[in-house]
Amino acid sequence: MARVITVGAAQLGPIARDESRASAVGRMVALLEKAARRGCDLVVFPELALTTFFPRWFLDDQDQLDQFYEREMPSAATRPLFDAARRHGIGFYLGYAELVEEQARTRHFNTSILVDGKGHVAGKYRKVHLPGHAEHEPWRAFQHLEKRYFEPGNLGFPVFEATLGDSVTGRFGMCICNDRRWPETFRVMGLAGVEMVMLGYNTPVHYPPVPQHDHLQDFHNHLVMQAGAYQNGTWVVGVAKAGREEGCDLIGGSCIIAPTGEIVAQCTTLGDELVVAECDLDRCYELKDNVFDLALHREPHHYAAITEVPPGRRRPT
Ligand code: CDT
Repeated sequence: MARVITVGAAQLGPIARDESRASAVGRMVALLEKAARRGCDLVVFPELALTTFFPRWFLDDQDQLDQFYEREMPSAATRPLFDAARRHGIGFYLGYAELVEEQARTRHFNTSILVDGKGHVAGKYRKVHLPGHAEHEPWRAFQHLEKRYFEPGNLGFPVFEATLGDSVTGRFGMCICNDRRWPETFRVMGLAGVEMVMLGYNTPVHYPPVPQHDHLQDFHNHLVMQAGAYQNGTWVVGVAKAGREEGCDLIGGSCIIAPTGEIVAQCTTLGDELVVAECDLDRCYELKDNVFDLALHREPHHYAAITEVPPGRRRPT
């Protein structure tokens, strides 16, 4: 019997700097209620979905900065989302900034969780590939200070077995925004047999160091997610925070991608929007058992350079 889950990609429009968590959560609950009416078993929300994308500002007051992070999950502010999801038996992916006391120090991560239909946290991921820069660079139209405000994730790319919907058990993985540009992200989860990768993103249209690529942002977004899906025989659900947020344009294009690499549902606005697709997890094996049978066709002894440090080379001088 096919293993079908109905999945919603729940794109958010901009979140203003002074918008409360209660308001952002309210918008997500509204999308989740809509998803319930459309029969969803799982809903995917964006990266850093509870606040504005604060790494665009240089903030040197730690207390002010720490206002953007969550110290507990769920909290009083986020519990309405957990309650609504449990009421409808819907699982969800949520991205947020995490502040945690770990190894006797305060640590900051760009985090996502998978919550199952019973409201339990079934998995956690912390963003590995942090883009941008660590110091204030006033020449930029806006900052991208993820390297200052977060440390790289320390959980790897785990794949979680979870049961959703009508008792469909699948293998779910997570990544966050810039991670999708790296083939290793998908491959590590592919090697663990992932059947659906969920990811949220905040991607500005303008890339200050290479502005001649600005018109390619939507293309690159889909290019990397479709490649990751096809090359690993997995569903991919990529969800944006979109639109003009505090004067910064963020791409939309949230979508659900089949293991063939085809986009099967896609948002068409830059605001709060839900698109839905029925995803048969067994379709992964059209790829995993054939052209991308990793056990049969990979030649890993030729890939050692991938994990050597330092990787990569700059332009020859
Ligand atoms: N949030 C995030 O990772 N955004 C980056 C922006 C480009 S790099 C500065 C991305 O890869 O979409």
